[in-house]
Amino acid sequence: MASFIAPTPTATAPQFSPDVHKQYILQLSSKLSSPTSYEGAVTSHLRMSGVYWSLASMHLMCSSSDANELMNSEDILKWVMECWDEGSGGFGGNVGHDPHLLYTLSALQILAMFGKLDAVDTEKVVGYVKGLQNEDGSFSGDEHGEIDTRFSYCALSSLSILGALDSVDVGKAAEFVGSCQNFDGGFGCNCGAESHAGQIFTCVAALSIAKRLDLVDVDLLAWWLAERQTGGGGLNGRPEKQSDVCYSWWILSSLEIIGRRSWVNGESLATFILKCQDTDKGGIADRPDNVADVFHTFFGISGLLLLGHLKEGDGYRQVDSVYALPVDVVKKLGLKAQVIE
Ligand code: GRG
Ligand code: ZN
Repeated sequence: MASFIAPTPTATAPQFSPDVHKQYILQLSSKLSSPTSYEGAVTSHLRMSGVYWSLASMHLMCSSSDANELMNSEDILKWVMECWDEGSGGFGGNVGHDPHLLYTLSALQILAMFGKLDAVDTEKVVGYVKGLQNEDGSFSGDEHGEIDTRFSYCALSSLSILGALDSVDVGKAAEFVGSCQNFDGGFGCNCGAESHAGQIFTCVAALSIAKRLDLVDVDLLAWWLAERQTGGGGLNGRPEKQSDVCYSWWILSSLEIIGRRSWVNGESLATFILKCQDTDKGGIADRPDNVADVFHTFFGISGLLLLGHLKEGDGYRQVDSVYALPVDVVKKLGLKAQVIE
């Protein structure tokens, strides 16, 4: 009797295509700098983060010098500094835009990849971040006061990149984040808010920078994260939702930090990510057959690196699960976040 062997997902997944993804990033960067492009218009408010996702994607697929040359680092550096608001000390998402912690972190990550952190007035940027800490240890995103656990991460990551973590009350910052762990093990955008994988990354990584992972119920959290894997191998961000490539990052990096990366099936996740590539035009989408974008391109590449599917010996650079930067950049800055082995 003939035996039936179910096809493994790996059999139908395309190979990773670095060259076409590099072309995609370069073409996108030139479209974004055109004043009349559709892509430029709809993303102008978050351009700083877009530049970070593009540059980081290129860095992870190249040597640092090749990436900086391909991406016109001098032009980008000049533009980043034009987005700095001297009055407040923070960076905006684009030239003339109001400063925000989200874009301040993206700007510092870009400068870190260029090895140009000395271009900033450290005291002023630190003063901006420090001024956003609230009495209970939480952080507002900007002067308008919205509080979110994302901003705790942005603040602690920014300060540690600048070597100035002790300029805020790190103990209180960590206590605040730690107190946001929910009964199901996850974290939300504020204390008591619904658990969401994106927010979990920000909380776990913030506690890792603060070296307070002892505040996390690790096994409860790892169960919640592991349960995000769906039948197709991808991960979703909350129960009952569809898989999406970006959760490969938000979830895998969180699991990596708490020493539970093996709690998801790496092979089927890698297959899902590979299927989300646009092998003709380049880039990675949120799910198979959708349109690629640079956000999911960065998180897809990072996911494949965390899974060990893309390897250092093959010309790729490792990604740091806390700082979302190439590991060598993090090492050069002397940053040592806490991880559970
Ligand atoms: C340096 C990596 C890095 C991050 C900076 C901005 C930030 C800090 C973190 C964002 C964390 C976050 C909340 C990510 C989630 C993004 C996302 C996919 C939101 C969509 O949420 P839903 O609920 O989508 O609309 P679902 O997938 O549930 O349908
Ligand atoms: Zn997504």
